Amino acid sequence: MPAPRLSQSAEAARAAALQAEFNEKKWVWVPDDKEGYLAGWVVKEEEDMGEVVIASGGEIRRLPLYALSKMNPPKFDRVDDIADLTFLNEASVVHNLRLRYGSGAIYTYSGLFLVAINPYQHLPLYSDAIVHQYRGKRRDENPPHIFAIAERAWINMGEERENQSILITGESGAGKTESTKKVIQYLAAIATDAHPPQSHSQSPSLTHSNSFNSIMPTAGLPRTSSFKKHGKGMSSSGSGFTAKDRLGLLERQILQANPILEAFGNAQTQRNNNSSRFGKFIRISFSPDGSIAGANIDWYLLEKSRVVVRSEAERSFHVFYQLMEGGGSLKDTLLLDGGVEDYEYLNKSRREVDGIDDKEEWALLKNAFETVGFTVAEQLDLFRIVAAVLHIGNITITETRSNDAVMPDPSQAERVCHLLGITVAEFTRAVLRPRVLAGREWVTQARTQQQALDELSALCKTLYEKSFGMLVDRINRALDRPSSKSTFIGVLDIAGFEIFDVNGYEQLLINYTNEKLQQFFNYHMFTLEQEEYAREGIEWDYVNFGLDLQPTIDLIETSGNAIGILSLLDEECIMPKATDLTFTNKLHALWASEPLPGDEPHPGSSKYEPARFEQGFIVNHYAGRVEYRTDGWLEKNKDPLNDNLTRVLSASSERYVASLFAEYSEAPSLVGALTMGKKRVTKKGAFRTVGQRHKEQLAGLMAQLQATQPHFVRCIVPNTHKKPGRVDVPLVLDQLRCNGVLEGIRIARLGYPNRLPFVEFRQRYEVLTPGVIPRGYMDGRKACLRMVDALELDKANFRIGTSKIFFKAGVLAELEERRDTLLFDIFSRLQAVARKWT
Ligand code: AD9
Ligand code: MG
Repeated sequence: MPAPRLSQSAEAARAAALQAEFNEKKWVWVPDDKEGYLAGWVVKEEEDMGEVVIASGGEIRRLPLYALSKMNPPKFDRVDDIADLTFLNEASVVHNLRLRYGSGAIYTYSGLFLVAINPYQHLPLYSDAIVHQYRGKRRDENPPHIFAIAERAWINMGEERENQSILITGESGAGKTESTKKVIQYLAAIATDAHPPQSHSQSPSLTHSNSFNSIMPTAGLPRTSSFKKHGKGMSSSGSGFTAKDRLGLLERQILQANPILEAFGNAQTQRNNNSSRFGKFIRISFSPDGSIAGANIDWYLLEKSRVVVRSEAERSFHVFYQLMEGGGSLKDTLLLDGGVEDYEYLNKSRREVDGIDDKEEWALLKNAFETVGFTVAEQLDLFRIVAAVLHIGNITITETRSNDAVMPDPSQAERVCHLLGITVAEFTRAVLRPRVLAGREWVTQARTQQQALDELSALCKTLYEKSFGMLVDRINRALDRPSSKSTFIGVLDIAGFEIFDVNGYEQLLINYTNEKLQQFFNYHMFTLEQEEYAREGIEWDYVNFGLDLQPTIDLIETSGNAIGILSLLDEECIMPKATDLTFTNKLHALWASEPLPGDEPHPGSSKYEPARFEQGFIVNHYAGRVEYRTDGWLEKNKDPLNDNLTRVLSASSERYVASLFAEYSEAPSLVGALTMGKKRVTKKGAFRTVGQRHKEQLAGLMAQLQATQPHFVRCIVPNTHKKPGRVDVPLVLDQLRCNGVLEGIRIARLGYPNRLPFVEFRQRYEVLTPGVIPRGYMDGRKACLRMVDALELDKANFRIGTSKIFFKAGVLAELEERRDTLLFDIFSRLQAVARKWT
């Protein structure tokens, strides 16, 4: 729909006047380094150049015409859906977002996306009353909202019995995790309303009478009515209870899993005081009766190095500070007799964060553990690892004159070994003098100070990551009640595209993930458009943009005979004498060299360039060119621990510790894992490289997503000051480019992005074609055909389907302009007549 309906004639006149004023000039958006875009109007056009007056200040600028973007007529201001704009250019997109954000509308649709701009303030948008407002409503019945997305997913799941997914991405601090929480809040609330907790826990047999389908609105019926019936007596208004009070145990457990995950997986960073340092996919399953049946969490890419190092302005994971501040007597058990300042892994960087009370958070964490059902012993195991990491960080290692590492004071190692249930002798030997295979013989190899220190920090990272994995498994055991009859809504909260000044292996993995997710989006959008065009029977020469990103993905993964970046890295990890440099050079040789005569170059080659000045390479991602530096990649990709240490740990007398390393008790070494037999074997339990593991996890995620109906949310950071009210336009534009919103618009423009049902088209534009349609009934399609004929529209700019007329971007603006000029004309004449009479 092109614009809000103009109901009152006065309103119509006002809008027409605005429009007429707008029509007097040739308005455009002028690119500006600082502001992003400035409004202006063209006063002169010569060949390819234009002269523009900048609206604010009157400055005149000369620019090439292609740099100018057409401005949408004023009635398009603040449209709920960017896709309804008739000029779909970047400037108009940000202009609309900025206008809306300024008036507190942080949510805007952009076709299939919901765009959410972080408000950085508490907005009254998430109360029970608002939950109620979105219950059972279609997207266009309410302002854009994250609840509307959750509602849509819920409705689709009920009506079509199909799993749903909500994909939330954005850069750090954009609001992904907050959005995820809002989705879960909404789902927990409506599932509870659909199915009050008492029958949930006490008499499950009662639930049979209340089948899912009976509570879900039937297609075609007004949705509100059926929800009202079931919401009766339970709506927040007047009941005095909040939604939280009414939730059943399982719902509360699902909500309480989050503070636990955040304590262990989130940290204060420069961009976000509560930054998630891992990605997650949470599935909430629903029984056929509409109640929540369980939940399950998958996690991706925990930034484990944070336990050892981080920038000075940042902290380690929250749990370290919470334990230190709130641990009380538990600290004695864990032999932690100091404060944050006494531990090397904590005292080198920031210790406190404004607005975070670690002691209070500790109480919340303990409470959450209790709700989810962790026993005291289970909690102790988790904190045991946290404490062990701190103790390991305090181990001193020095060197003899012959450069052999030594541990001068064993007391610190004793604490570590006490907590980890291993002997000091075995531990120190594994760190200082491990036995390694030299040719066919096992020999003892003395380590240097640096090597031993590296081993210790690798140990901390591994311990922490493995314990995090166990923690999630344990939460899943509490929440997961697999049932063949249930369907799920999955919420993906994962870091968006990253382009930093220096990009490493972590960025490649994240960007590769986003490349896949964007391809998934493109494919989905393509399929939907395709279906709509087919339904409407319109001809369309389509390009399959669902495959646009494949060359980049091949370049990173691998495809057929081509060796991708990740697979080459795996190979180099087992090559003797391979280094980051040999890896980089091989990559160049594979992807940047001229193909042999007669050979077709792989399409991925066009996405690859060697880096100009650094050791590294450039990938042309859909979101932009990213230069990756390859220092340390081989190490980062390998298992960092030597197998002496892992074997000692796998034999720990502490069952929890032993279980963390169970896969190593008999595991082949890395070389073995990669080269066993002819094909590379990645036996379950056997070691895999970081890249392999991520590729597998991602493939698993994609397979799940492909079996769902997806919904897309894109979160945006408005400014770098974490402050409300300010929109830094270039920053927002960068994100729109990276998060696929602009890519989505580009694709929309290949087709016919604006569409109107015949009736609406006729109602709105018949004024422009007086006398063309005879009075009385006329078939909508025929009427449309006559009208476009009379309007002399170019056939390339529209298509007529069976119930709708489709337009290329920009056509509706022109029609609007013609209509408004006409209306304004009529209005002025009427006014003149009226004046004469008074
Ligand atoms: V990161 O990749 O995990 O570093 P996220 O998850 O995208 O990042 P997060 O959801 O943690 O960002 O939001 C950052 C902060 O912005 C929150 O701690 C809130 O203070 C603030 N925020 C985000 N969304 C909202 C909101 N809808 N209402 C109010 C919000 N504040
Ligand atoms: Mg987050």
